[in-house]
Amino acid sequence: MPQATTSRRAFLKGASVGVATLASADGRRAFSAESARLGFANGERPLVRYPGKRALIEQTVRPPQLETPFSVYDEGVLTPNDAFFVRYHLADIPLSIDPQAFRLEVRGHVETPLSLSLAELKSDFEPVEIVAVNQCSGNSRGFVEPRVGGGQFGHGAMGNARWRGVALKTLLEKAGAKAGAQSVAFNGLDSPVAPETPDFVKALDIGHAGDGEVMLAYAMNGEDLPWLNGYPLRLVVPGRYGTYWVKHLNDIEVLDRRFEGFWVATAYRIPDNDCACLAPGAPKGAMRPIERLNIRSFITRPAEDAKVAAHVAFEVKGVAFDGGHGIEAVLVSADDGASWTAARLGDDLGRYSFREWRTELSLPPGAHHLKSRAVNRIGHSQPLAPLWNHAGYMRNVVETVRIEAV
Ligand SMILES: Nc1nc2c(c(=O)[nH]1)N[C@H]1C(S)=C(S)[C@@H](COP(=O)(O)O)O[C@H]1N2
Ligand SMILES: [Mo]
Repeated sequence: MPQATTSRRAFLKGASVGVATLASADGRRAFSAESARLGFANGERPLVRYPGKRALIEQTVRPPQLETPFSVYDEGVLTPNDAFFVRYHLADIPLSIDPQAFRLEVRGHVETPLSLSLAELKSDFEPVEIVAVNQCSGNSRGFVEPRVGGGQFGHGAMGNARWRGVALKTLLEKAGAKAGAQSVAFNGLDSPVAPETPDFVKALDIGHAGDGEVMLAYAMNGEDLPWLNGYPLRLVVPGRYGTYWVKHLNDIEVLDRRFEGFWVATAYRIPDNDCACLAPGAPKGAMRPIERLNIRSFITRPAEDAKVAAHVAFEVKGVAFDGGHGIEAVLVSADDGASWTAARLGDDLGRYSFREWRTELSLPPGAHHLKSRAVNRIGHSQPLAPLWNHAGYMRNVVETVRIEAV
């Protein structure tokens, strides 16, 4: 038996036992070390350890939802697998998966339905790779004012990884979508616990699904997908919010109609206007599905409340990203937005990746407000004042880091 199989089995055994143990509150509490504080009211959260993960910020237990501590984004431009955030809707998440028995079905409005094993997906298709940001629509929702319902995340419901797998286009070509195919629906192995809750199924237009970039990833940053990030297979939709990135993906259905399921037709909808925004409390009006990532940037260094030496140059560094046009520039202000200077951009890992940036500042004694503002290749930038919508989706205001020079 090949070594890889043995170790994968051993890992899976450990992971499934571990996830099952940790799903019980008592088992989980035993691992609780300390807590983290997110920068808004009621922002205190326990730090917890799940299998395959370092200590992460606990948002919910059933299902497990874990936020990445913000300092992780300063470690490097790729988010380590053990620090990558975790978000689920449905509490019945898979606790054991046999990689030998796992099958991906491609069915529906196709000439030849497919049923593929993991081994076939890895060996029978040319692997593709892309570096892309997975960000939850509600990332940073805890900062939204007036506050809105939903997971109260800080800025840690995002991550950037190198995804490796099979292009969805290749599978659709192999299955042969029939004339009249309109959309493609994606379902994973998780299920609702109450019969009233709709299963988590997402869909893309057939043209988007076959664009050659949408892929089925079996590896992340050179390793198998972490259990909680969708082992053994997940959809990667570069440039789109994480809600489309279906985890534990085992069923792809080509449809001869528009997909009308709950998680596209009812949930994850934004105001149908240019800013995807509403006046706080205003009625919703026309809505459309959420799609492309808004442009954002973050200062990862210095950290909030850091002290720096006055009149001594220090490094300011961070990341920026958008929905796939690519970052053109990042501007930095140390005077609350009165003046801006361009930062140096780091390596370009592709137009869907975090783009690192850095610059130096030297400041007089006192409190300072640092801000970063990204501009993409089609001139989109971040608003200086926050936009609001009913669900706290797509926040992308220029954020502020308060520091003190002493
Ligand atoms: N099967 C399944 N896939 C899913 C979800 C889910 O609830 N079930 N949540 C989606 C949402 S809303 C987000 S933001 C991303 C989060 O990906 P991650 O948990 O790997 O960070 O997974 C997406 N894929
Ligand atoms: Mo999400």
